[in-house]
Amino acid sequence: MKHLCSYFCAITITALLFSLTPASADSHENFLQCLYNYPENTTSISSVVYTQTNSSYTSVLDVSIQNLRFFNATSKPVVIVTPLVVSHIQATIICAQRHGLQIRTRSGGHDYEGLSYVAGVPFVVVDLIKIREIEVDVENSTAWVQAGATLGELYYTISQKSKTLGFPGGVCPTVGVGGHISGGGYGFMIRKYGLAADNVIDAKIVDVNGNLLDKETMGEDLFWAIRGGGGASFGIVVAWKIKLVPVPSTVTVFRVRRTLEENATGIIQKWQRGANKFNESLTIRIKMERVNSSKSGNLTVEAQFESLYLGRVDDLIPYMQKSFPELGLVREDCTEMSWIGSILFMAGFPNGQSTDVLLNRTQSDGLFFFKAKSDYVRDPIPDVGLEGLWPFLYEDEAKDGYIQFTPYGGRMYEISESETPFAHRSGNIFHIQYIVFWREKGDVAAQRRVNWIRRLYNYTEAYVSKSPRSAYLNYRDLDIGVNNDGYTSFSQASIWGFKYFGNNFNRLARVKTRVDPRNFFRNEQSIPPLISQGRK
Ligand SMILES: Cc1cc2nc3c(=O)[nH]c(=O)nc-3n(C[C@H](O)[C@H](O)[C@H](O)COP(=O)(O)OP(=O)(O)OC[C@H]3O[C@@H](n4cnc5c(N)ncnc54)[C@H](O)[C@@H]3O)c2cc1C
Ligand SMILES: *[C@@H]1O[C@H](CO)[C@@H](O)[C@H](O)[C@H]1NC(C)=O
Ligand SMILES: *[C@@H]1O[C@H](CO)[C@@H](O)[C@H](O)[C@H]1NC(C)=O
Ligand SMILES: *[C@@H]1O[C@H](CO)[C@@H](O)[C@H](O)[C@H]1NC(C)=O
Ligand SMILES: *[C@@H]1O[C@H](CO)[C@@H](O)[C@H](O)[C@H]1NC(C)=O
Ligand SMILES: *[C@@H]1O[C@H](CO)[C@@H](O)[C@H](O)[C@H]1NC(C)=O
Ligand SMILES: *[C@@H]1O[C@H](CO)[C@@H](O)[C@H](O)[C@H]1NC(C)=O
Ligand SMILES: *[C@@H]1O[C@H](CO)[C@@H](O)[C@H](O)[C@H]1NC(C)=O
Ligand SMILES: *[C@@H]1O[C@H](CO)[C@@H](O)[C@H](O)[C@H]1NC(C)=O
Ligand SMILES: *[C@@H]1O[C@H](CO)[C@@H](O)[C@H](O)[C@H]1NC(C)=O
Ligand SMILES: CC(=O)N[C@H]1CO[C@H](CO)[C@@H](O)[C@@H]1O
Repeated sequence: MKHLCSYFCAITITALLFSLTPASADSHENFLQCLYNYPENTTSISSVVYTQTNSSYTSVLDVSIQNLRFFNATSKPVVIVTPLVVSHIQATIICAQRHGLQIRTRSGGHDYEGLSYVAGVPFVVVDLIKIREIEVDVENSTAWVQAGATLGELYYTISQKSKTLGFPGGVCPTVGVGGHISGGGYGFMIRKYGLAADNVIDAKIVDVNGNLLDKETMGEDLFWAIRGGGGASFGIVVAWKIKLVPVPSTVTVFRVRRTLEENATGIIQKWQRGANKFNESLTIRIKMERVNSSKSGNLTVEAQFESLYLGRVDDLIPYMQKSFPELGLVREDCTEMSWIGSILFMAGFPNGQSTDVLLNRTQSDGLFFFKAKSDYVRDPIPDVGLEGLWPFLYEDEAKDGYIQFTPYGGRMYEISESETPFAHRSGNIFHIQYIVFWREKGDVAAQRRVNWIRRLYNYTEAYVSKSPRSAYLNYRDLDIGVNNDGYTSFSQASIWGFKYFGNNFNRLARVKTRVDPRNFFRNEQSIPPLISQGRK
């Protein structure tokens, strides 16, 4: 670990006096000078610093934007830094404080509300796109993965080294491990192995003082906080050490579709009562969207039952006949493949697609505008509740929207609520995501979709978790509450904080108070220190 103290102490007093002052154009220049004068790697950092006048600025900013809603945001960073080494991160953290700029850290850029690259104050984006090495240790079933790597890069690299190791993370290969793992992270192995964050065994983070810390030096509480509490409130995560999990060399997948005419509602009813109790090697997720009925041509709802089974089809079919006969699964619906093949299947790639597509950081379907929300369900939704949902999907706004149910149970019930900041464990039967996509530009088009999803969310209130109504941090939703601009009080943050973290929110605030008492790392939904902070 580098000792930056002499440099940092020299500026601490200035930072204290000026860090709360809005930045001016002059201070941008001063910020750059500070970076270039930083004790280490002063020459190499200039090759990764982009100001708004740089011809590459726009492409560097846009390359990781995953939601068109924030594509032409008016509040762009004054500078983008794409660090090559840890000292570039340290320099940026120190100099940004000294010159009154906030930091937004970006790994994969999938934040649903664009918080990793949009801010209403003068700010710097630290984009970790060049910090993305992955080292797999097959002998010990572990890997070090740097924060700027994507899930696709991680899964690909694991599969190159072993056919019987995997990692229980999310489904979309372009998602960055920096945001994903620090916010929880789940995919089709959630019932067997829990969340991505549940499988972290060490981490490296640069804190507000510019110190590079690992599990030993950061302390138990900070190591706890960044495994589900979101990294952005605490520092810049550089790398995770993760536990790889055993997967069979052959797994089985299926995706079967049932419309309302084919008794989808009845089958979902049965699923709600069984899916969290099935063998934990089996995860069956449901995606509901509208389709034209093949019988009448009228709109109907189709439920897609998508599943990964960590075993062979010969075992799955009799198990399904016994446990979930209502779905009517037959052998022809199923495909046996490698675990990495299942990653491609779930990500929607056609059969026979080469694995190296996982290294491509561009979304294969292109970009959309989107807005999403999440919920947790503790008691089965009655028929009348489901039947009231379907008309929402018939509305025009829902043309490219869907509702997704992910079952809990298995490993998720074995981990206590307080073991990590992610509190949504036992008691939850399943998790819901509502999402709507559109391609039409403009505020009117956006407002229609946002209104639709808000009405839908209002409708489901009666059927989901209450007091507080829980939400998943990685499906970030600013509708559930935000910090006041530039001023973060615990009571204001409590409005959204208990929804994401349950009672763990209190402990997160205590960790924040210890590691970043002056609240440098802040955003619309950052954890507040217990003492009120900010300008004013
Ligand atoms: C298409 C798509 C599919 C998805 N699929 C899944 C899924 O299957 N399962 C699931 O659980 N989630 C899924 N998500 C949600 C995803 O997990 C979150 O959006 C996640 O936060 C994205 O991480 P990122 O690094 O790509 O995003 P970013 O936008 O880069 O970051 C997200 C947040 O984390 C902070 N952050 C990022 N990197 C760091 C770092 N190194 N140190 C500190 N803070 C950091 C950012 O500042 C921001 O607040 C999906 C999202 C999208 C858009
Ligand atoms: C910024 O722009 C200048 C001139 O346009 C160029 O020489 C420099 O390399 C650019 N910086 C980066 C990081 O690309
Ligand atoms: C962004 O702005 C450009 C230039 O005005 C425009 O051509 C483009 O369509 C806009 N994109 C989005 C997603 O709004
Ligand atoms: C496995 O871990 C042990 C103990 O940390 C270490 O000594 C060994 O080098 C590791 N194996 C590999 C292949 O890195
Ligand atoms: C629909 O599913 C329910 C619950 O699984 C079942 O009881 C009912 O018999 C099914 N109806 C039809 C018409 O198949
Ligand atoms: C669950 O399925 C796995 C894989 O087929 C099997 O090894 C295990 O015994 C099953 N567990 C139970 C409790 O049935
Ligand atoms: C469904 O029907 C509508 C109206 O006839 C048509 O515009 C639409 O393209 C159809 N959708 C699909 C997926 O076939
Ligand atoms: C299709 O919808 C129309 C209009 O709602 C309705 O009159 C008709 O009966 C429906 N057809 C079928 C086969 O359900
Ligand atoms: C990556 O994927 C995008 C979208 O599918 C495609 O246009 C592009 O050609 C791919 N890039 C490479 C290097 O394969
Ligand atoms: C929310 O739902 C309630 C009934 O559940 C209804 O009375 C109210 O009008 C709805 N609000 C909005 C904004 O749709
Ligand atoms: C001490 C230190 O971090 N040196 C790094 C400076 O930057 C180059 C790459 O530009 C690295 O290779 C060095 O390790």
